[in-house]
Amino acid sequence: MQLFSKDRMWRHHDLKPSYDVVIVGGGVHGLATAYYLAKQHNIRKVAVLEKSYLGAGASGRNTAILRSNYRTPEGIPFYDASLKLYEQISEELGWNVLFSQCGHLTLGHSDSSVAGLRVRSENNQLLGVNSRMIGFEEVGKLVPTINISREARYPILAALYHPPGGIIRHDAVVWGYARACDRMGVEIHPFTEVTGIDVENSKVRHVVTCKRRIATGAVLNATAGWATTISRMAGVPLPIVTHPLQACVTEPLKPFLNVVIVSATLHVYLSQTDKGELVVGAEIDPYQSYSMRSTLPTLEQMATYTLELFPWLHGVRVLRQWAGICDMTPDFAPIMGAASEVSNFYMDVGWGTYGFKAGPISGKCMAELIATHTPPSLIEPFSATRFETGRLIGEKAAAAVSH
Ligand code: PYC
Repeated sequence: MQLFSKDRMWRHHDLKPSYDVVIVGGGVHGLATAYYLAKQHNIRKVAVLEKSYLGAGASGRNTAILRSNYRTPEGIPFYDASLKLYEQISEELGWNVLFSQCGHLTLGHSDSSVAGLRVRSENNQLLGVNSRMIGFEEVGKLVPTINISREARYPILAALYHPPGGIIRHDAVVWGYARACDRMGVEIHPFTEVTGIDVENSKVRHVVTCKRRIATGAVLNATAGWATTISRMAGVPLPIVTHPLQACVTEPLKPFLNVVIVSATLHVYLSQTDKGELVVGAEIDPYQSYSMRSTLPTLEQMATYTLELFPWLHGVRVLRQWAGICDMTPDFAPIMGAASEVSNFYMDVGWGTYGFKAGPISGKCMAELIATHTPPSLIEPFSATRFETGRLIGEKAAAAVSH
């Protein structure tokens, strides 16, 4: 496996006047789609456009948690397929993405949250996903430094244990896909902002960028945070609202946490990186915004709840805090499919806080859809038409944190 290379990560190209497929968004979703278009469908005249550096959006701003213990019969097999691709991705891309399958624990601190976790556990097991309920004593064995006292303000009652979950190096996934795309002739265009989309007779004809206008046979909106902005350019309305989500990272500590911890009651989730830093995430900010500034109240909230679980961490220094932006749909499940209004405009959007986990499988499925014009069965239920038919996919209670 090639771990280090003196070669360029990917080549620079001038934008050409036309491409078979233009992908808007240079994060894991856009790059994975380009990868599978080239690899599985031999469609290589593809440009991936990113308005900033690759992975500058949600792909580089998430807390790098992978898991497949979702709630619905649509979501569970989909995320499970993604996790299975992640298990092989280092080998597939020839690039070490440092996937640590250290396990994932969702804590229940109330009877109602335990009941919700139990439903997930049953649904997961029925669909072949390794996920089971454990008592607080077993939580204490898995994480000897966690506070399992019965006197705690929010005592841990039980947890959903999902051994295949874990953490990954998110930038490495982006870089791995970009390098693999580049090797197959896909063009990667960072710092290339899309400013317009020309539609004629219900088809996209051109994508307008800050550099030039490009003719194209198909466009994929694979953006997070700007999904509505890009879709609006093509005249496609989306039922999405956008909220920031903040996270922080502490100074490196000796290894003490070898499992991802999530508490929806405390609105916090944490993991320890290979370097020893504690990565802590919050719930989404309660107001809609495109701001990526972090705030003191959220830092206080993350610190307060982390200390409920690990009181001995008091005094640990926070090195960095940041925000990403999340596109939330009404049922907290993504939108994948072709737009009904514009036949060659495809969408892979509305991921809320789940997007990074889904990158490989949504790339694979979106590439198949674009190449064959037929949605693979795994993504069929996620089409935007569900908001007209009412066949919603209630994935809200599968979140690491409340929304
Ligand atoms: O759903 O696992 C999750 C998650 C982690 C951070 C935000 N959402």
